[in-house]
Amino acid sequence: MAQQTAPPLDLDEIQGDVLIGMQKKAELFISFKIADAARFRSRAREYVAGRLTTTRTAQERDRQVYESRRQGARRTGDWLGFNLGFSKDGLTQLLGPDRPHLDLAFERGAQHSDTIAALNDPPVSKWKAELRSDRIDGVFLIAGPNPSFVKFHANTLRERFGTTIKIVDSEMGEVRPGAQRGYEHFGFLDGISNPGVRGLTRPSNPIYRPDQGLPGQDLLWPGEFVFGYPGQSLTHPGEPGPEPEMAAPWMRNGSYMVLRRLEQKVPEFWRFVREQAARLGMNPDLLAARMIGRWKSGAPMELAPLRDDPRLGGDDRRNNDFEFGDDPEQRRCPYAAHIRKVYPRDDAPGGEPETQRHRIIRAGIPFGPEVGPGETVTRHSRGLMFVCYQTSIERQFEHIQRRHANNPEFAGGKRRPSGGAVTPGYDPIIGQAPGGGAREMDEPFPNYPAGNRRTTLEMPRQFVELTAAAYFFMPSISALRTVLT
Ligand code: N7H
Repeated sequence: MAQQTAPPLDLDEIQGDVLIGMQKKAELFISFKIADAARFRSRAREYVAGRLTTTRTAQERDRQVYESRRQGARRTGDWLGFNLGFSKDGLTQLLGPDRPHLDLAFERGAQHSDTIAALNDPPVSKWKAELRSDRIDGVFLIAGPNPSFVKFHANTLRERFGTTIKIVDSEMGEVRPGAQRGYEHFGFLDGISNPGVRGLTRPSNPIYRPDQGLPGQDLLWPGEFVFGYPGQSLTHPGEPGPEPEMAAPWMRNGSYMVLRRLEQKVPEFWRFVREQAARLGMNPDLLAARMIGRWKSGAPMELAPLRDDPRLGGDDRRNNDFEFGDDPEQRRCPYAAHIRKVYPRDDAPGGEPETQRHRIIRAGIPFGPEVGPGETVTRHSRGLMFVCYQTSIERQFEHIQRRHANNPEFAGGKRRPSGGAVTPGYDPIIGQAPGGGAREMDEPFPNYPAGNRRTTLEMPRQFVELTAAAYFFMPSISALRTVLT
């Protein structure tokens, strides 16, 4: 098939966190209510619209980081990253009750009882107290090289908005210190795999792999993540499909953001892993890796099924270059492993075109302190400020959480080597059973390269607990300058 060229992206219009992710060692999430809409609008026009970090800026900063690392520099620029999103209530504050209605899931919101029931989320009464607010209108994302830099800019912002807003909550995310930088709190390398975007991500091998950015990173049509561009075709993963519908023209170059504050029970997770590994007669690091689908170093189970390979984990030309279809009996990586559930690659029942319609771009950051010496039971709130972008919350984030992670039958149609049917079980990291009930996952013990030992991992409790969630729309720069303000 002839290569189809992607339409040029409006890099000066799309907020910087959406496609590339703003450079962030610290990031403050400030949730707020609009107290005086007219004055808020004029301040947003005056102080915000021209200062938002765009995709072009984020791209240029990435280039500078790459260049300075290549020249051996350890530090990069002290850049301020600044983005803004509005919830359904925020849009109503700005545009009035007759405003156009956006995506159904967005209009329902993350706090709605139907959303909570659909996703098996814990009830709002169990969320972080500040975020149980009756209304959150928007969120400022302020990113920078360290928390004090970010707080300084947050204070300036607060002064500028004065009484036009009421701050509901501020949560500081921060990358983990020292050698743990880039690793999430359970100790696994994160930020390895995100979809590439046609028209933005350059193929590293344009002749032989024109449809991939880095090896294994499939390029998707931008409409999956930003409004106003073709999305994925329903029948062919490489071809463009229709543009996602916009309820209003000002949605162009905008995106939906899902924000979830996910607490991680780190000492409890590792104690459970050690106990279960002893029961199964296997190494605890191997069991944890089979729950996630990658080793701590990032090395994928598909390419390193029995022991970690840190060189593979750190090599971005190899660490994402695999499929699951080559592992039809979960000998290398369990069907329920986190990364296999959330992105089954070529192994989803509907095939590749179907899989690629349920992708997200992740841009989260850890929060909370390191586990202290002697902290054998979690005493401090820590975890992941999970952030992802998409043009349909229902078809993308909610589908992954609901139809894959929370669905013990997914991926369906699997058979044992002996012929019996398989129930893969829940995603052991983020899967949630109704009412917070117990979960199971199939085949924690590897039958690699051969064998037929049947094992099950029973997980009476969650090690990742949702403590707040919200849905926002990240408008384009010009929507913020005009219609919304
Ligand atoms: Fe996950 N973890 O440490 O176990 N995740 N995740 N995630 N996640 C990934 O590939 C983790 C969460 C995705 O393309 C890695 O970049 C934790 C939610 C997707 O192959 C690790 C939490 C959702 C991918 C973790 C958490 C997802 C992915 C490997 C919560 C969406 C890419 C690093 C506290 C519903 C899969 C990497 C791919 C990767 C972990 C949350 C989705 C280590 C601890 C809520 C799509």
